[in-house]
Amino acid sequence: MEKREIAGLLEKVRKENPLIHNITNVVVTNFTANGLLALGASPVMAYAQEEVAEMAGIAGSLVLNIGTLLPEIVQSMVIAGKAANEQGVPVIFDPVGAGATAYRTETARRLMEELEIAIIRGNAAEIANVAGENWSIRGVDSGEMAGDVFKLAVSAAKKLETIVVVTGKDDIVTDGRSAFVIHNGHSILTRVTGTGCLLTSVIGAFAAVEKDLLKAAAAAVTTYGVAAEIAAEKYAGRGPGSFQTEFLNQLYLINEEDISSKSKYEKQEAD
Ligand code: ATP
Ligand code: TZP
Ligand code: MG
Ligand code: MG
Repeated sequence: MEKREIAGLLEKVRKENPLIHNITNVVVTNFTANGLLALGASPVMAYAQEEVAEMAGIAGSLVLNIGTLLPEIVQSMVIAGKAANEQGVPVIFDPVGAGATAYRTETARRLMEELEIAIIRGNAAEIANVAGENWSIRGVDSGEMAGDVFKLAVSAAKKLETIVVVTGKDDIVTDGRSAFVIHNGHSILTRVTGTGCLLTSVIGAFAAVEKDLLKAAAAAVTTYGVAAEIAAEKYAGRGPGSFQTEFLNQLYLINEEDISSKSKYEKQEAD
């Protein structure tokens, strides 16, 4: 993937302004909507069982996030996901906190089984737990990373038969055959809640405008990491509050020149 292709997909998001249907958690709703708007996509949050099939059917992508799950919301996710699958709308999944409680782990695995998930994005512990491995996780934040994250991402992609995005200091995007390793981002992102959840929705925005979903996911993660780096250069020293505001600004301002000069990634064969 050339750097100009990443910029081209960002331009496509801004031009096409895709509708992104989010069924997400109560912590990150506003931040997610503002982040998608800043980037150039059009967010909508809709949860009622009476309307989710209709909304998912007209969306460019559907983003499911189990951060504050409730049984009724899980049912809405299944209804929305099935409608999206029928209409060919890509479904992107964030298994927030999978592994922290049995309910989260079981729900994440159930959604993976009942729906065709196009892309799953989480930290290493979440992805490991969805894929049936037992990595430690406390609450919604990943614990110490013991283990090979690259191998984990590839084996999870093969097992779950989907595109896997594992984020952390470095990010891995893989379909189990080839993988992008992306080195952008900044540690201050871990001090603002919802930066992982917003990334999952940003992946949804890129997936809405590009059929090659491996490329779409890698472009989204790279764009996001570069925007975070620019925001951090300006404001990380002042703390998470100033960074969060500047990060939204940079999702709006980031351009081809920024991506060309700052993006750092390589493509590797998975086997
Ligand atoms: P967690 O709860 O474990 O923080 P998360 O769902 O919030 O998980 P992250 O893994 O933090 O998601 O990823 C969100 C963004 O933060 C990604 O763009 C990722 O590259 C970036 N990121 C996370 N940790 C670091 C780090 N130490 N250095 C640079 N970027 C990071
Ligand atoms: N609790 C339930 S969901 C949530 C918290 C704190 C937000 C998690 O956001 P992220 O993007 O995984 O940091
Ligand atoms: Mg986080
Ligand atoms: Mg998360």
